[in-house]
Amino acid sequence: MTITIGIIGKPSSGKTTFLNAACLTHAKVSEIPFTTIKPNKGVAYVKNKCVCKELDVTDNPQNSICIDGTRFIPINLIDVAGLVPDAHKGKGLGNRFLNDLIKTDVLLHIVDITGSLDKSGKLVSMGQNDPYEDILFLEEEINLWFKEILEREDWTKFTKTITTERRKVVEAFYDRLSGVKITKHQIILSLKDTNLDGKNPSTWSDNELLEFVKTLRRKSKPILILANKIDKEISEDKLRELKNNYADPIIPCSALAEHFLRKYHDDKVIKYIPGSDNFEIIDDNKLKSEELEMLKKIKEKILNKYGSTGIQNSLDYASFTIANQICVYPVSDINSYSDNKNNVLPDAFLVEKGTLLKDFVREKIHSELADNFMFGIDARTKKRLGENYELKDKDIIRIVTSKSK
Ligand SMILES: Nc1nc2c(ncn2[C@@H]2O[C@H](COP(=O)(O)OP(=O)(O)OP(=O)(O)O)[C@@H](O)[C@H]2O)c(=O)[nH]1
Ligand SMILES: [Mg+2]
Repeated sequence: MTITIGIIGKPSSGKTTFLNAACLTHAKVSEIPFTTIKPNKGVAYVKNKCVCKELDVTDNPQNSICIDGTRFIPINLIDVAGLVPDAHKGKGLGNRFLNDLIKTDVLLHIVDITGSLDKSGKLVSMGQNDPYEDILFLEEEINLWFKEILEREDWTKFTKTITTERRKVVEAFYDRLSGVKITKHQIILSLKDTNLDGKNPSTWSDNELLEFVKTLRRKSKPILILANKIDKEISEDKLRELKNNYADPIIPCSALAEHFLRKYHDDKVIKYIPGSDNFEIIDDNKLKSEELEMLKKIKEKILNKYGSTGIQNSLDYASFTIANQICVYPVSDINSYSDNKNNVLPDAFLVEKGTLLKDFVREKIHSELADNFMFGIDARTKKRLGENYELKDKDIIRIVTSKSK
């Protein structure tokens, strides 16, 4: 169990290149729009400082990886077909494929910052397209898709069955959105933010419904903007322009540069840790002069200028800052911090900030364990933790059940 990040954007913006670079997969990439039709999936990793250094132990990670004191924790990525304006009216491949995104926690919008693709992904002259318009149309299509899920064909019939009582409204919406990753709390907050709390949904205007949907979408599927293809000469100016128009965070990135760095690392030609601002050439005999030249360019034009390729950054930012995840280490032995097979700090799990110990046990560990759950023990302080204990980042916890030895 972990979080899932959806990758969205217009055709040819670099979605699949991003997925391949982040997950070392080989899904088809090409400059022809609508290369992706069926969704591509992969496992990427987010970085979090591991507790091994603090505890001065050598760990044996099982569900994750530890490199020089940094834990790489797995998350799921899903890359879908390109979206075009009026997709909700069936343009391009339409927006039905977006249903593949209903289980996501955050969306990454891959924007072509060079402005050299029109809205349907066709090549135009460099800089001609305004990336800001791409942000607007894409967000609108995502909102309208969300509205369609909620509204469906029998909206009138549905709203007739619910009253103004908040609990019932929330339950009814929650049931109607079953399958979509959403919480009741997000529904309540959205009703409040839009002043629709206490107003019978059967009397909502279309505009009110849209406002509610937009708010709920922002809370349950927030979008982070990635300015991709930052390796191109024009990108720096276009990024500056975009930042003048758009106040929310924008992460500059080059999916292509990350792809090469990861590939050369995998081939043991360079040593590169995703997210870093440098790499080390191990064997330059294996590199042709044009490859060495390209690596030099990546170093000077991307890593030195922007601090990284942006891929790892965006995954970390999306998971920890936007999706509010923290990292928890369950163990069986509070003295050696190991599981019952002597693996030290075997697993690192992502959970949402605010998660209670009992929910962590039920959702992340094992539902059977939850039935017999008694209490937790903080491995650092050896103190008991009750079922309503709110988990903290980097907690190391032993779960004690009535069947524990
Ligand atoms: N220069 C540069 N080109 C890139 C970058 N990322 C992707 N590309 C190129 O952009 C083109 C489209 O890449 P894809 O990854 O197939 O794009 P997509 O968004 O998945 O496209 P669809 O599946 O058709 O929606 C390819 O020619 C890639 O090589 C980048 O960071 N820099
Ligand atoms: Mg694709």
